[in-house]
Amino acid sequence: MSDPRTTWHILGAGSLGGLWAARLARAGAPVRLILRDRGRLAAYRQAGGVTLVERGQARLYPLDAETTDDPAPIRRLLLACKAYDAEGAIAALAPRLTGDAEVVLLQNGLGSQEAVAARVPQARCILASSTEGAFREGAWRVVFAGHGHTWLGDPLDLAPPHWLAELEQAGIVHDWSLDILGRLWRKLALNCAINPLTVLYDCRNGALQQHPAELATLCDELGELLHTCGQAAAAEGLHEEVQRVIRATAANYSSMHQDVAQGRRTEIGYLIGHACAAAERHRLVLPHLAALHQRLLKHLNQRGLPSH
Ligand code: NAD
Ligand code: KPL
Repeated sequence: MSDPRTTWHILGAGSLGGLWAARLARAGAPVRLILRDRGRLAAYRQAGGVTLVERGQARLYPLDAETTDDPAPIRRLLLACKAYDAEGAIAALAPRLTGDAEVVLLQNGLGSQEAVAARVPQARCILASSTEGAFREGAWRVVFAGHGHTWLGDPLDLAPPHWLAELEQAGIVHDWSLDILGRLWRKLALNCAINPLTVLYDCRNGALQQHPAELATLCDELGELLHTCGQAAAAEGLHEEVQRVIRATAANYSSMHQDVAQGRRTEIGYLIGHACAAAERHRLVLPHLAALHQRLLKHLNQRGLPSH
């Protein structure tokens, strides 16, 4: 008899967590959601599962769920919370991870991955960078808003895990990356050039075309930072890609703009906050990036939003 398939434990039944959970489950993979506490579990059971809306069609997925303090061991964990919740979430789950556990980290930006890995030295941490788009339309209801691509990789072990075939079966479009840190740095640089300015000018991405000099200066400084951090490849053609992304997403509001507009905490500490901290560690003076960070901090502070 063949081994039973390893369960995908998924922490964070939000946008990306719900999207991954529904697709894996409908492809036949065993999935269990991990919810914060008994209150959330009761509310989830009341709803009857996660609803995924795709191309206007809603379908309910009655997935199994448990709380963080469930005693069952975890061999494969998808951490699908925000970057600022990741370290706390893994700390609570660490005692449940098996010696051969694998943890997939879906967080945007940089900084949280290192903090998570330090909490679970026994586990293999696989980093992800995704351009898929999903948002929550209500409790336990997720809308798949934009098809995209997910890169996965492990800077400490370049061998791909065998379960990538399960992602394929689930229709999760992905590639194994031999330079996942480069990909995460590149995305971070794009987010640093675009997202804070959209918040400060209170505009859609496309309106940044009216600020070409500011964008060019920021891209120069971000390129310098990437070189200094040993990420020369991620610096290549950065300005051109920023311009291309702004054109391609001209009608959209950036994710940070959406967070601020809805009074939600941003991931600033893992994006421009991380970039400025890295520059400081290297004693690299990047005046425009630092000033942008300060302006953004002031803006968030005035709205009562956290600075990290
Ligand atoms: P989200 O806020 O929709 O979902 C996060 C979920 O995690 C929430 O349901 C929250 O309650 C849960 N959570 C947090 N801490 C928990 C804990 N300790 N125990 C149990 N549950 C916990 O967030 P999201 O949009 O899915 O984003 C997740 C990450 O993916 C972020 O870093 C984001 O930047 C990145 N990302 C998101 C998208 C997207 O389109 N949504 C795209 C690319 C990258
Ligand atoms: O990734 C993005 C976001 O909104 O977070 C874009 C705008 C595409 C680049 O910063």
